[in-house]
Formats: sequence, C-alpha cells, structure tokens
Amino acid sequence: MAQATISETHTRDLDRDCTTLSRHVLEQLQSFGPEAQDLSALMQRIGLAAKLIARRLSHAGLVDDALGFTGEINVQGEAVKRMDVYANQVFISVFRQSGLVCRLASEEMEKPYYIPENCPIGRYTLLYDPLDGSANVDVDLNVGSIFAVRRQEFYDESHEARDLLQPGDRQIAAGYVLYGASTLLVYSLGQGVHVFVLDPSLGEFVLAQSDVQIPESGQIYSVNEGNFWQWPEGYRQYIREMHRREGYSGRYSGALVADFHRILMQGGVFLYPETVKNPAGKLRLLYEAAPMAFLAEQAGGKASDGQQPILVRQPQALHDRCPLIIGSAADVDFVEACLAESVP
Ligand code: P6P
Repeated sequence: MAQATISETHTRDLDRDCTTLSRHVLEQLQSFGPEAQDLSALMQRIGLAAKLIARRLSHAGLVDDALGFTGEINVQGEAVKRMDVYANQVFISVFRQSGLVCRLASEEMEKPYYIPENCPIGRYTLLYDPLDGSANVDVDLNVGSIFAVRRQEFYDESHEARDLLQPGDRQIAAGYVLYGASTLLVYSLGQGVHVFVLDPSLGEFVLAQSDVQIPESGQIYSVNEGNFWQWPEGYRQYIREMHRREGYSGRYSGALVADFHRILMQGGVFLYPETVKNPAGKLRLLYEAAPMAFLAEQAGGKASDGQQPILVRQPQALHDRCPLIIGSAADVDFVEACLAESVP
C-alpha cells in the first residue's frame, strides 16, 4: 500500500516548526558529540529563560511586584528595577542542575555567581545582561536580554574569574532576546546569525531567518542626542553630517537590543560614545558590547570602540565599560573617519 503523504507545504511548515533551538545547534555544529549536545542543551535553557521572562513581562502590569524599583542600587550605580532582579534570577534558576554552566556573570551581580553542583564538570560560563533597557518596562516598550557563552578555561577555585578578562573574540556563542510584539531569540555560534520566533501555541522558539546579513550601509543612526555636547567633537561632526543628508533618520528606543535589532535588519549604525558623565562609555564590554559585536561581525557588519574592533578590546575588569559604534560596515567606517578627522 502506498504511504499516504502530506502536501509539500505542510511538510515544509512541519519541518520549520521542528527546527527548534536545540536541533539548530546540532545542525550548525554538524555533530552529535558531547560538546555539541552540551551547547544544544545550553541554548535550549536560554530559550527557557527567555520564555519565563517574556511570560512575566506579558502581565507585568497586572501583578503587584513586577513594575517599579526595588529601592536598591546595583554595581553599575543604577537604580534596580524589580524585573531586573527577577530576570537575573531566572538565568540562575534555569542553569541549576544542568551540569553545563559553572559561573554566571551578570550586570546585576558584582561578582560571578557559582553553581557548585555544576562546577567540577561545567564547561561554560554565561555572561549576561538579564534585562537590557529595563527603564522601558514600566512604559511597555521593548526590552531585551543579552548573553555570551565562554569556555571555562580552568576550575576557578579562587572565584576571581580572571579568565573572563579576555577579548570578545574568545566568545563561543552570543545572542539576545528581544521582548517585543513577538519574542525573538537571535544567536550565533560563529557560523552566521539566526533568528528564532517564539511560537506561543507551541511554546517553542522556531527558526524564522537563517544567516542574516546586515546591509552594507543604511539610513538610520541610533544615538541619544541628549548627550550631544558631552561627546568628543568627531561624533558631533558625524551627527551634523547626518542632519545635512537627505533621507537619514534618527531612531532611538533606550534599549540596545531593540535599537541593534533594527540596525541588523535594516542597516545603519548605533552609537553610544564616551561622554563627560561616562568618560569610558556607558555600555558594558563583556556582556553588552562584546556579544553584540560578535553578532554584528557574524552578520557582515562591524563594531568598534572608535579606535579598535570591540572584539579585540582587552577588558581590565568584569564590569568594564566602553564606547560602542556598531552596525553596517560602511557606516561604522564613516563614524571612525569623522573621529579621525577631528583629532587635533
Ligand atoms: P541612555 C539601557 O540602560 C542601556 O544599557 C542600553 O540598553 C541603552 O542603549 C542605553 O543604556 C541607554 O542609555 O543614557 O540613552 O538612557
């Protein structure tokens, strides 16, 4: 008896729905070996963290302890929002009893958090900003989570985590979650950038776009112009040129993940220069700029601190900050040219 088959369209849709994060990692690595399985399980758990955070954000306005501030100040000197604390704990909780991640280094914690049961065998360290742009939570605007995965180079008995103070080109995976109209998970293992969309009816992240490429140039510049007079002159020259050009638009949401995602899809450049208030820059190198730079370069774009590629910048401390210029290669080059031109 001939085997009954479903239509080509249904087969394609079924295959897409089955291309979950865990399967995609194995396809990317072309391996079913232990390391591939570990990375596959790790990405699946990041997906679980994203679903837990997305769920709480979706009814933040309806539950008592989701919006607003805790009253504490974090290691960054910033007021801590209740959702920051929740999101930070979610990542810790999903990696307990995983045997995967020994250490978690977060914007919200002065020192890395060690998961003792994982540490003798845990191959990886997760660096993350659990809720990027959290000031947007109370006004229901986009926020995100940013993550980077590094290999645990040795068993860090002194808990000093010196091995984390290495340039971003040591990352083995990086990505972000964008909590927006839909919940997206964008990641790379160093073999291109891939976009997953959370299908609420399945409760799974499903592959939506493979090998995303940032356009060579774009007509969007994303920067907080409120800092205009605090910048080095070269940035002001660049913005004046953008104001002069026809067809260029400023777009800025206050959340790096949302602003970068727009650049990834449509081209252009995001910049957070050093300012008088933040002379080293505001964004954090190890768990904001470096993961985003990894993605930008994987998508054919660039990421610079104004002097050098972000991925070669040497961190001096876990919570180091840096200037960030990231996006289409031609646009990053143009910003750097404006900076070079203005050097006295
Ligand atoms: P400003 C959010 O606090 C963040 O770390 C990034 O997500 C965002 O791009 C930037 O800071 C916004 O900073 O000074 O423009 O509010």
